[in-house]
Amino acid sequence: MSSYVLFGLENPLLDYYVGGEDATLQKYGLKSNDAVLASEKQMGIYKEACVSYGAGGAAQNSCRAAQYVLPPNSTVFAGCVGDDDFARMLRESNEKAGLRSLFSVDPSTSTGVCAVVLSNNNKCRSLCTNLGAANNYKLNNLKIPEVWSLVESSKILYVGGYHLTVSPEAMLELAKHAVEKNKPYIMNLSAPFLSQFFKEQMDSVVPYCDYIIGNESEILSYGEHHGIETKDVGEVALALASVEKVNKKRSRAVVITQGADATIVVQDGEVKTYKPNHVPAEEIVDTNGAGDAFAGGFIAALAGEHGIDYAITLGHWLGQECIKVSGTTLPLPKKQYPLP
Ligand code: 26A
Repeated sequence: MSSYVLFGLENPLLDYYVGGEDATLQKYGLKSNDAVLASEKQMGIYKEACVSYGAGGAAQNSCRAAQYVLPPNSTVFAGCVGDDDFARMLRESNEKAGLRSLFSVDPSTSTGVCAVVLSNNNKCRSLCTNLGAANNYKLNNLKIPEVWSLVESSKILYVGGYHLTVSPEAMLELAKHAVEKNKPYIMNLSAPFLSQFFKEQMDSVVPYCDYIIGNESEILSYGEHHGIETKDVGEVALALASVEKVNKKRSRAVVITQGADATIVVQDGEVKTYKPNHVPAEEIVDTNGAGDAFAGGFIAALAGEHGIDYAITLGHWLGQECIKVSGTTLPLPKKQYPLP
């Protein structure tokens, strides 16, 4: 039976880049740096001319990034797609990256799409998602023997917070397995709207998390919607890290990236900062997926049983490689990455 290092779960999406920068943001009422579920009024964005497209889906991006630095056949990713060309493209790009796609197929719905609008010299990215088939992932899809056996044989479980809008039940089932087998369970905060509109679902999963990864706006949204009266990223991260844990055998780390500014890590009541290397503005092509690539590198390092310091180094490196190219997929042939 195959066994994997990393099992990821979330929404397999195709990223659909739309031009027009500020004019497009204004037309669809989007903020320059945000991630939202498309409202009825925003559906027109998928009919705008496409500048380019490629594989997306936050946790799927992270799994491809983790595979970039892990031995062959280390990663597998589950989610729901339609029976269409977009799904075929996602399968193909995962295959090229060495990530196994474990897709449930809902032939009655199209594969999910995320409209991406870049602005501010590519430093900002606005994401507007129509989940499509990804929204139809159910606990049953996770529990079928072909899928669950891979959960059981994987070392690390990674869930995108975005899945809180789809199947918190599936996230909790994975979480309970992680506790039972004392495997690391990692969640990404994914987007500010989740702590606001999916607070109850978020609060049901957090107690199971050994690692929580996010960015500054996501952790501040968590604080704002949990009555934490401070705008200090480290303080909110400390509060999140101290939420009671189900698995008492592991302490919780909260890892917060801040773009070009220092990444903050909170563990065992301690706050540490890690400054990423400087990337010159002219080398930044597309910041979409940078946080996902960071998460992929961070998780891959944990899989190698390296400490947090190296996990951050590898995460920063992959995040930086990601912003130097268009799209969220790291180009081949692989570059030499920092070694421990
Ligand atoms: C539920 N939502 C809104 C989403 C997403 C998402 N992935 C899963 N669920 N909205 C945007 N993304 C993905 O985030 C990546 C950048 O971090 C985009 O597809 C993009 O590749």
